[in-house]
Amino acid sequence: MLEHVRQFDPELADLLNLELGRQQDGLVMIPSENFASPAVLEAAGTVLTNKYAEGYPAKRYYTGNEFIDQVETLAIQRAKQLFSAEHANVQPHSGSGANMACYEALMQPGDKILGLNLAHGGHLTHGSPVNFSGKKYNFIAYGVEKETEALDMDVVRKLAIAEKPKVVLSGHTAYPRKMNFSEFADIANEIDAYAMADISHIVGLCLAGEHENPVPSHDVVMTTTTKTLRGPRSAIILSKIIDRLQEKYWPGEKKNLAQRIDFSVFPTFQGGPLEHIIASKAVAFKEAMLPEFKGYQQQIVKNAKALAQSLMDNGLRLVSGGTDNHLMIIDCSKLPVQNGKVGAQVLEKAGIYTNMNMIPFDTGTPFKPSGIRLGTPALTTRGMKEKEMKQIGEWIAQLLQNPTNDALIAKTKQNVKDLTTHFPLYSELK
Ligand code: DSN
Repeated sequence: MLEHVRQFDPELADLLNLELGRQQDGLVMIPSENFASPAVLEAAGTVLTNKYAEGYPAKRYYTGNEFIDQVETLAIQRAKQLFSAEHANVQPHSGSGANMACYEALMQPGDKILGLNLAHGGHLTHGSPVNFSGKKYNFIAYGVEKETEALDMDVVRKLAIAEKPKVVLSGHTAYPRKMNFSEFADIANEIDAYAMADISHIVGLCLAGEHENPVPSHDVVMTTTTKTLRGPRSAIILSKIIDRLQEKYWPGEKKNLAQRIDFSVFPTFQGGPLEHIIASKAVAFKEAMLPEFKGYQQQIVKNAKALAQSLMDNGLRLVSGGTDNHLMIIDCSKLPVQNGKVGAQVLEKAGIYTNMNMIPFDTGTPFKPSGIRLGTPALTTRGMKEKEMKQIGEWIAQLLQNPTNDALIAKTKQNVKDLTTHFPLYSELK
């Protein structure tokens, strides 16, 4: 690997190797990060990057798409099979772009949509006022209950009935509990709204049956492909073909829901698709069809529960008291680090990578929030199990309780490095 880069651009090759070393020697615990397989990486670095392919298979604006069409069709077929979806668009470059396209296909500017509060686990594109979503659409936020820090679906239902949004959006980036997708779909049906889910974080858990797969019950579902799916940095949209609310919301419109989704992706927001990344997604979908993928997802959840228990046993408070999925959020407000920013920085010094995060009813700010978000997908890919999670939980708790103890930080960094040598990563890339 890197033979040509090394020869032509040693400065860049050195940086790439340093990043490889960082990933190998540290504990990647940001719950939205993972390690793609060598096959996924290889497919992303192919001659497909050379090709312009505006349009869709058999409907392109350039010639020379004989094989590109087959690659994209393969990715579409695999996505549909994997998720039991009627329609799949595999072209979105990213999760934000995919959400943008979904909203465009379902709403007019100013339309009302229900989404999870950012501080309670929602995403920037779920209506943050600084994001296109909050500027272009009328987002009404639902949130967790103060006492449980979990969603109460009766409260969500009441809000939906009172507000009558055109879209009910479920899904999250920082909610440690299960989402009741069928109940979200029921609520949407009850009020004649579209049911949309963003399953970017938990997609693998949904595929493995650890969480409910919302695709059958929802009009539109989108996901990034990077996270628990372990594919390249990208996204896809899955949808029904027929719009059950077409007469009500789109009278006179000729395009069905699937066609509106496709049109929203191209030509509305994107030009040439990244066919090399689409090829890489096809590889990731094939990997997700293997029986061992299910075992991997089950282990992610077991590891998250073991890590959460260890953190709590060592005196830390977790939002909602634990986790049902791959992530958890440590409340740092009463710890010596005082906030998640300082906390995540202390952990980083020891080679443990997490991210600062708002917690429900946070008195901090997005740049100095009270929480640290962390999870187990990447460590589970390395082969770590409950025993390692218990140990890592102890290290994290010690560091957050003794953030200025440089000797402890140095010792933990060495312990982290020693641990990682037992779980080799990308040995073939060195
Ligand atoms: N940035 C991603 C995450 O970390 O959850 C979501 O876009």
